[in-house]
Amino acid sequence: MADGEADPRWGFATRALHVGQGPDPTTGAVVQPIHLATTYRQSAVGVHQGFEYSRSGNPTRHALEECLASLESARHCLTFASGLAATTTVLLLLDAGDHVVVNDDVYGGTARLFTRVLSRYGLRFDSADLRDPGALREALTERTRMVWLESPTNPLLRLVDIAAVAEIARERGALTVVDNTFATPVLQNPLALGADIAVHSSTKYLGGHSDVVGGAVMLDDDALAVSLRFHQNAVGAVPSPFDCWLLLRGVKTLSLRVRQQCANALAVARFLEGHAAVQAVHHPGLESHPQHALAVRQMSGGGGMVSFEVDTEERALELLSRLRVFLLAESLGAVESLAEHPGRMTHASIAAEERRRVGVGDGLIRLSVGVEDLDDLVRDLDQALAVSG
Ligand code: P1T
Repeated sequence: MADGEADPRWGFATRALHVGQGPDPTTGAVVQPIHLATTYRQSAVGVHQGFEYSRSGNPTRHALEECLASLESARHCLTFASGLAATTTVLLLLDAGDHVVVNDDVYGGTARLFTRVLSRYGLRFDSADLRDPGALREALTERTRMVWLESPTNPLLRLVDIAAVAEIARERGALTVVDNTFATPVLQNPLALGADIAVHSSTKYLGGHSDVVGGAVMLDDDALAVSLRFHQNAVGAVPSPFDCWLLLRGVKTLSLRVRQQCANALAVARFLEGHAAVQAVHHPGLESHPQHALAVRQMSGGGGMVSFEVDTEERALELLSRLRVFLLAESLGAVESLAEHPGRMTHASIAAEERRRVGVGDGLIRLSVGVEDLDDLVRDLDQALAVSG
């Protein structure tokens, strides 16, 4: 077995450290080099050592793609300059006139991309509440080619039974795509549950340190991978070698970080559940979550995200401004805890009426729980809630 090649017996944490990243054959360096060269010498036309031009292929990116494929137990991985670049490129598998069913609770930027950009190029989108897999049957049309979902969803932490949805989609010849950003491959592998494609905003847990924007797509199907590889190169929304290196560095500690974030998030959610000023708490690890049984079946932990509701927008904004350890900022999944107001921030691009209909109310606050000491996180929320309550 060559250095950097996966041993089939390796567990997740070992794969995160070693797949795609054997010691550099020219120097023995144990860390993957950042290959900045934009082009590669050919000894005769078309004869080269695997790389031609850095948009179509780059050794640092290749190492990252090998490693991430292995983390989702997928045959293929392609990486992109952002999560939305990954999403866009997946949608380019479709043709004008094709129809996509989208779960009704998704990241606001994904909803904006679908309804305000890609719909102008002839793709048609309908949303459905896929907490009930049967709702998919109602939404399917003759032209449905793809079902797009997040589980857990952003920001309401609702779940979709991925196996049930993928089965219905497959019967109708549609692809199931799961944005696995919130769960991470540590907690959930959509492909093993029957999905065709997993998508990540690697800006979040995969990077894990709030210092790199990126996206990734993992899949098993060889023909779809060839088509995605064509579009990755033809469109060109590729990550830089330095971004790839930051991600390789980030994923080394992915399982450690996510386990700690799960433990902190569950404890934070339990604290919020017992607070008089909090009206509702959403976290898949809570026994009170309406889909807790599905969470136990489909995920190996509740994840690091928590959202909760206070009675008014005014109170939510006041509370956010008083937090000190939780930083008021968009994004999620990194080591430091963040808090935000979906209605005004991450989901502001969705029409207020539609947002409220789905359940993203004005008093909703979303927390990305990091790896700080739990006592400091709870004390921070407690003091902010005391003032606003
Ligand atoms: O920001 P970018 O790397 O382009 O990823 C977009 C994206 C895709 N999918 C999910 C589930 C996401 O949460 C995001 C980005 N989300 C935020 C920035 C946020 O704060 O929710």
